[in-house]
Amino acid sequence: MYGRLMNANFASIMPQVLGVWCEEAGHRVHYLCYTGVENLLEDLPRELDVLFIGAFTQAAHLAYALSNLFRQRGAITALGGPHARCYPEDAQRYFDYVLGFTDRSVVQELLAECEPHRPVGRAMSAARQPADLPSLAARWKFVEATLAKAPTIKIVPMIGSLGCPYTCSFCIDSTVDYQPLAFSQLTEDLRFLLAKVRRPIVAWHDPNFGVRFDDYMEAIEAADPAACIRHIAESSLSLLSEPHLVRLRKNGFQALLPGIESWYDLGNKSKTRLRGMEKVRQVSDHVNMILRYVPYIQTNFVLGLDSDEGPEPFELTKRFIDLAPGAFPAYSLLSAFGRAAPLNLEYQRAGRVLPFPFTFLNNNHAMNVRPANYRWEEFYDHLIDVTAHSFSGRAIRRRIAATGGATPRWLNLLRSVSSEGWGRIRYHRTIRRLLDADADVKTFLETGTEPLPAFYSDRIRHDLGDLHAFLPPGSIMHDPNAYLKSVENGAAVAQIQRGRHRVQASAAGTTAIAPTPT
Ligand code: B12
Ligand code: SF4
Repeated sequence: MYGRLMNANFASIMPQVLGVWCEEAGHRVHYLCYTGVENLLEDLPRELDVLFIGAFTQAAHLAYALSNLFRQRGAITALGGPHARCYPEDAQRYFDYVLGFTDRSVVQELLAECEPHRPVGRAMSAARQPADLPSLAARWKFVEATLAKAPTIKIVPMIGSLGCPYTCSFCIDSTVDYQPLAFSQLTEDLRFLLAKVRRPIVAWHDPNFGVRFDDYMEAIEAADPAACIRHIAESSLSLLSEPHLVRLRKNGFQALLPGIESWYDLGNKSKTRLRGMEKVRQVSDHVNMILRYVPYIQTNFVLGLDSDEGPEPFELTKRFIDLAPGAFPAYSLLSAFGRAAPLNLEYQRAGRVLPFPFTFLNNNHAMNVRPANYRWEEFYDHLIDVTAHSFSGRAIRRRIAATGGATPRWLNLLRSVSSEGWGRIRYHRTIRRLLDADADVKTFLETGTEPLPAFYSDRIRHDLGDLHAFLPPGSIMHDPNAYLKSVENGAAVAQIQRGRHRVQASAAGTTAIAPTPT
C-alpha cells in the first residue's frame, strides 16, 4: 500500500540527468522509472542500442537479469548508481560498462566507444563527483513521467550538494569531498518549479542537507519568498539548532530525517559526547524541540553495531519512543555494502560479512555482518521487541497525537501498518522462527556457507517473476570479500579510464535509461 503510494517519489535524480546528457549528445532516449509494479518485459522497448540501468543493491538481481536479456537482444549495457559503486567487481561480470562517479564526459566517452566488454565489463569513473548537473527545466519531462505514477503525494527530487565534510567511517560519503552545486542554479530551479506546480513538495537528496546553511536558505528565499514550496531533507542533528529550525519553518520545511544511529557510538553525527540514557534524554528533548517547528520527523537508527551489547541498547530505544512519541523511527540493520565505506574492510578482515544475496541487502531483510556481541536468536528477539514496541497500537496513537497536520498523521499511520511497521515485524518473526526450525537458515547466518536456504532463493524467484529466467548463471551469490581482496592485491578496480574519444553522437542513436527504485 505504502509502496504504491510512495515508490515513484523515491526515484533517483541521476537517471534523469543521464537522459539529459544523452539527448544533448544527440541520442533518442526512452526513460523508464521502475516503481515495482510495471511489467518491464512489456514496457521497455525491444530494440535498444544502449541500456543504462541505475540500481541500488536491492535491485541488483533485477538489473542483472535485464542486462542479460538485452545483451541477448544485441544491446550494450551499462550499470551506475549505489550498486555499481559498492560492488563493481561483481557487476562487471554482467554489464559491458560499470560506472562509478559519472559526469558528462564519462557518458560521452561510453557512448562514443559503445562496445561489448565480455566476459568482464569495463569500469569507468570520473575523478570526482560532477561539478554541475542539468537544470530542473532540462530534466523536467523525466520528472513528470515519474510523478505521473504517484497517485496523490508528488515529490520532486532536487539536490544542492554532493559529498560531505564529515568522515563517519560507516558512510559512503565519508571519503567524498563536500561540494555545493551553484546556489544560483537552485534558485532558478525552484522558480521554474513554482511556475509549473502550485504547491510543490521538494525532497532534497543531498547526503547531508544544510552544511552551507545560510547560502541554502538565501537561495530558497530568493526563489520562494512566500514559502509556497514544502521541503523534505536529510540532515544531521548537529545542524538542526533552534535558530536554524526557525528559518527552516519559515521556509516551508515539513519533514526532516536526522540520524541518531546508536546510543553508544557514532556520536559525531549528533555532535554529542553523551552515551546511554543521558544521550536518550538529550536527543529526545532535541527531537521534541524540532517537532515544535516541523510537523514530521523520521529518526534513523542502526541496530547491531559492535558498540551494542545485551538488552540495554534496545531498551534505550524503547525509552526514546516513549519520550519522543512524535518521531517515526526507521531502523536499519548493520549492513556492509561492499566497498561503500572504509569500515567494511574491518568487517571483511574479521571474516564477519555474510554472502547474503543482493536482493536482501536493503538494511532490513538481512543483516550481512555477523553481530559482535549477540547470538542471532538473541539479536532477533531484541529486534522484534523494539519494532513491536515502536509500532504497537499505543505508540501509533501517541505518534499521531504528537504529529501536526493531516498529511503527516496519515503518512505515519500508513507507514506503521504497512510494510515498514507491521510488515517488518512479521518478516523478522519469520526469520526468528526459521532460526529454530530450519537448520539451513541457522547455518547460513552463522557461517555463511552454502547452500543458500530455500527461504531466500524462493523469495528471489518470487520477486523477479518472469525475469528470473534471465538471471545469469551464478549471479545469485557474490564474493562478500571482493573489496578486501582488491585492496590486498593492490588492484584499483575502479580504474579511471578517461580517454579523449570524440563523441560520435547521431540522431539515430537510441539510448534507454531504466532506473530501478524498488
Ligand atoms: C538521497 C538518498 C536516498 C533518497 C533518494 C533515493 C534515490 N533513489 O536516489 C531516499 C531517502 C528515498 C533513499 C532511500 C533508500 N536508500 Co538511500 N541514500 C541517499 C543518499 C543519502 C544520497 C544518494 C544521492 O543521491 N547522492 C547524490 C548522487 C548524485 O550521487 P551518487 O549517489 O554518489 O551517484 C553518483 C554515481 O553513483 C553515479 N550514478 C548514480 N546513479 C546513477 C545511475 C546511472 C544510470 C548512472 C550511469 C550513474 C549513476 O553518478 C553520480 C554522480 O557521480 C545515499 C548516501 C550517500 N551519502 O550517498 C543513500 C544510499 C544511496 N541509500 C541507501 C539505501 C540502502 C537506501 C534504502 C534501501 C533504505 C531503505 N531501507 O529504505 C532506500 C532505497 C530507495 C530506492 N529508491 O530504492 C544506500 C545504498 C547502498 C546500496 N549499495 O544499495 C546508501 C549508499 C546509504 C548507505 N546505507 O550507505 N535514499
Ligand atoms: S554526516 Fe552523514 S553524510 Fe556525512 S559522512 Fe556522516 S553519515 Fe555520511
